[in-house]
Parts: sequence; structure tokens; C-alpha cells
Amino acid sequence: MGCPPTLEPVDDKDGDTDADTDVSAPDSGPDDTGLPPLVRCAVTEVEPNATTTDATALPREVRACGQFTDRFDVDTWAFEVVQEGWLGVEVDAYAIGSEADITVTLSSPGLGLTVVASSWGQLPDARLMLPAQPGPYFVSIRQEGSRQMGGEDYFYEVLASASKPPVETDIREAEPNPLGSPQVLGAARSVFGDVDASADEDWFALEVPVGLPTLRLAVVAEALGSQADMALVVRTVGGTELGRTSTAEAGSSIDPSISLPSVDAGTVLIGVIAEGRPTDVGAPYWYALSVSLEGTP
Ligand SMILES: [Ca+2]
Ligand SMILES: [Ca+2]
Ligand SMILES: [Ca+2]
Ligand SMILES: [Ca+2]
Repeated sequence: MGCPPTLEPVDDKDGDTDADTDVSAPDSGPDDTGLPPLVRCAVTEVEPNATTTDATALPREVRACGQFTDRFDVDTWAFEVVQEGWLGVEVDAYAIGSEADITVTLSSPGLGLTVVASSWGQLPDARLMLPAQPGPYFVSIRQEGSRQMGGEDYFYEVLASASKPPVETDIREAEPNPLGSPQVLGAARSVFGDVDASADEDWFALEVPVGLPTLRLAVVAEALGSQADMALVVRTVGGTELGRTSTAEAGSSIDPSISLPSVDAGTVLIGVIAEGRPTDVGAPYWYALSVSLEGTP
């Protein structure tokens, strides 16, 4: 197969209205990312490719194309990470007009990594962003649910790319950081952390000064391709709970945030609590916590 001939022009996000349909002469218009325009469908899957042994090679930084021949079709792609760094894996289907609902599994058997993504943010397509060790990686793409069909309307694009760190933070969490021994934030206003173990809780101690009683906390994780499902808890040193949120209650945002208008001066304890499955541990499950203190409006 090739790219579906019925594929409508796709917004290539470079500010013009044409699509980059001619892969031999990528659009030279300005690009939001500062990176060269992506080449689309320079690689197409080669069936059969259901397993890691017959995977299609996926060059980095290239949007490759595949199609589900029927609802049981599984497509496996293989690539190599040669240098430690942030890795992004995106699979688009819905976003480019496909009928397919997808589930994506990223694995690196030698590294003991297996992570499944089926959506990100408010979109039904899948995106993974994680700090990656060097080694061979596989992306397995299948359809989700039994009502799926196959054929030319059931296509997708997959991209594996090296990435800058998706967030900048002042400090990194230091495990162990249980409730009884929280990490002191000091002047830091943002922390990078991850889910180190099953039911991980990361606790931070924040000094609330007189005159800045409004405390706002926000976690960014799933919105940027982390698979971490986190909740936030705020309590006094004495044990009184001042606030709690969870992703289930977060409304329009998947990642939790909390705003407390009048916190007494003194130390508060901030807990970032893993709510995912017990196996949701390791590099794909990271978060950034940001903290702000303001005066009464
Ligand atoms: Ca296929
Ligand atoms: Ca296949
Ligand atoms: Ca942790
Ligand atoms: Ca911890």
C-alpha cells in the first residue's frame, strides 16, 4: 500500500495553506519549530509486520505511513535510540482524517520497557514523550475496540523523533521523599519528578510567607506526552488536609491543578501522588510540578 490517495490536504503547521504533498520538495515556508519541514510518507509499512521480528524499519524524524487491512491488523515498527535523551513517539489517525482508533505500545525488551498509550490530551490519537536510554525500540500499532474495520479509510502516520526536554524545572525530586521526610523546596518553584515505584508518593515542603497566602499548584504530565496519572494533596504539618484533587475530578484538563486562596503562613506539605496502575512505573511516567504564591487579589 501507499499513502491513501483519498487523504485530504493536511495542515502542515508552517503557516501556509498548502499541504506538503510533494515529498521531494518540502515546503520552504517558515516553520513554527525551527526544524526542517517533516517529510510525510517517505516510508510505508511492509506487511506482514505483526511482530518485532518482521517489523518495518522506522527512520527517525520521518513521518511513516501505515494502514489497517482489517480490524485485527497489527503493525510493528522498529528503530534505534543511539544516544540517551528525550524521545517522542506520535501516532496520528483521527487528526489526519482516518477512521481508525488506535492503541500504541512502545517497547524495548532489552531495557524492560513496555508502555501503552491510546490518547493524549483531549485527542484520541497517541503520543509518548519520555527520557530514553540507548537501545532497540519497537512501536506496535493496532486498532482499539471491536467495531473497527479496515481498508483505505483506516490509516495512520507514525513519527519517532529526538526531542528537547518538554519542560524546564528548577530542581529534580530526590527520592526517598515520603510524607514523613519531604523534600524542601526552598526557593525552587518547579520540580521534575517521576513515578519511581508502585503507589509512589512524592512529598515537598513549601514555606508560605506572610502576605502571600494564595497557593497555586499545577502538574504537567499527560498534556506533554507523559503517561503519568497523578493527583495533588496539600496538607499542614499538623496533618490537616487543605486540598486534594485527582485526575478524575480535573474537568477540562487531564493533569491536576489546585488553587488555595488563603493558606496560613508557615510550612505546607505538597504531595504528588501516583494514581495509575501498579505497573505504571519508570521513565514514561514523569511529571513537572509548578508552585506559585501570590498576595490576596
Ligand atoms: Ca498494516
Ligand atoms: Ca500488519
Ligand atoms: Ca517519585
Ligand atoms: Ca516518592
